[in-house]
Amino acid sequence: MANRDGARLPGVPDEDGPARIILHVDMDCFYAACERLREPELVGKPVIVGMGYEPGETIGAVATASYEARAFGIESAQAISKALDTLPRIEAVADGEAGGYYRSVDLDFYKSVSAEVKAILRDCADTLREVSIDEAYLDVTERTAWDKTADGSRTLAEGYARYIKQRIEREVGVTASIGVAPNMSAAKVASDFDKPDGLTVVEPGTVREFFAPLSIEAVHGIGPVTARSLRDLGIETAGDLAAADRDDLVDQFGERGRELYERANGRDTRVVEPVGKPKSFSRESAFPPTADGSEHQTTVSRLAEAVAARADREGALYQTIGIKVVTPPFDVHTRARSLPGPVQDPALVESVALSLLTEFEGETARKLGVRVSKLSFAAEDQASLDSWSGATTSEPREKSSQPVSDQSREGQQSLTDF
Ligand code: TTP
Ligand code: CA
Repeated sequence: MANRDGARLPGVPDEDGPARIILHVDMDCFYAACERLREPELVGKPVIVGMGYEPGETIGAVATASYEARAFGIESAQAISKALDTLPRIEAVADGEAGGYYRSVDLDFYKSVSAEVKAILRDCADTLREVSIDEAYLDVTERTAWDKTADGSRTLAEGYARYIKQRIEREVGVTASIGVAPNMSAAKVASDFDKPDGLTVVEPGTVREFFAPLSIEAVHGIGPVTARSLRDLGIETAGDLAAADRDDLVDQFGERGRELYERANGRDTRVVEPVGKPKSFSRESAFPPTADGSEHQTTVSRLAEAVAARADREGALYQTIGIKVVTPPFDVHTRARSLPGPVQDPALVESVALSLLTEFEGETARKLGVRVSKLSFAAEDQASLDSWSGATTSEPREKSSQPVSDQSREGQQSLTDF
C-alpha cells in the first residue's frame, strides 16, 4: 500500500511498490441509457427522463437527459416545465419538428441494470467502491500494470480499462466513461474528461500536469460556492490552485483547503475501500529488504496482533488466517489456512501466521502482511447491545480449534485477498 503521509511524489514508484492503478467508472446518461435498453427506437433520439411532464402536471424535474437532448440545453435537475418549453413532447409537435422523448423514472429497472454492471466491475477489480447507482471506483493494481504495450503506444492499464468498457457494452448494452489514474481524485476527473463513451488515462507522474489547465470546478469537491471564493483569491484553474499558498488555503477553507491543494498537486492517498461490511482485515508493513528470519517473525507477530485487535473491535469472527510475503522486486506470495469454524483468537492468528511464514525461511522479503478473512459477524447484535450499555470489549464467542487445511499453495489463488 502507498505511504499515507502524502510526502512522496505522486504516482512515482516508492518503496511500497509501483504506483496504484485506480479506475473511476461512470455510466453515460444512465437512466436514459436504461430506457434505450428496453426501447431501442430511442437510440440517437433526445430522451428526457423525469417526472411531471404528463398533460395536467406542472411540477417535476429532469433526472437526466440523453446527450442529444443536452444539445438543446436540457440538463439534470432542470424544471420539467423549462425542458418542455425547450423541447416539447414528440407527441405534441408537428411532423419534422424537434421534440423530446419523455419517460418517467423507473428506479427498480435502473437498479437491475446497475446490478449487472456492478457484477462485471466486481469481477474485474481487486477492490470496488460503489459510489452511486452508476458510479464506482476500482483498484486494479494487481490485475494490470502501468507498463507500456510492446509497441509502446499505450499502457497495459489502458487496455484493461478498454476491456472493461467493452464487457459492459457487450454484456449489458450501456456505455461507460472510465478514468484511469494513480489515485482516486484524478481517476474521477479523468472519467468526466471525455464523456460520453470516454477513456482517459492519466499516467503516474502526470497528474499535476493533467489537472493544471482544468477550471477549478473540475476538481472533485469544488462546488459553485467554493469556486466563487477561490476566484476571489485569483484562483481560476487547478494549476493556480496547485501553485497557491497552502497555508492561505487552510486559513480560508480549513482542512478542506489542504485537501483540495493536495489533490490539485496530484496527491490523494485515499484507498479504494468497499462500502458496507468488510470481507477481511489485513495489515501490512514494508521495510528495507532483509533475509533475517527473526525480524520477519517479529513483524508478523506485531501484524497478527494488530489484525486480531481490529477484528475484535469490529466484532468479527474469522475462519481463514493468511500471510503475504513480498520478495523483491514485486513478487507477491500469499498463503492461507482455513479453520474448521469461525474464531476470535489473537494467539491463534499469531501462531498460524508464524507457521505459514516458515515456508519462506531464508528468503529476502521487503514487505509482510497478515490477514484474517471469511468473516462472520455473529456477535453483531451482542456487540451493539454492549455498546449501548457502555461495555467496550466482548468475549470471544467461540474458542479456537486446530487448523485443518492449507489453501492457495501456489499463492496465486488468493492474491486478490490482499
Ligand atoms: P449522473 O452520473 O450525474 O448523470 P448521467 O449518468 O445521467 O449523465 P453523465 O453521462 O453526465 O454521467 O447521474 C446518474 C443518474 O442519477 C442519472 O442518470 C439520473 C440520476 N440523477 C437524478 O435523478 N437527478 C440529478 O439531479 C442527477 C444529477 C442525476
Ligand atoms: Ca453517470
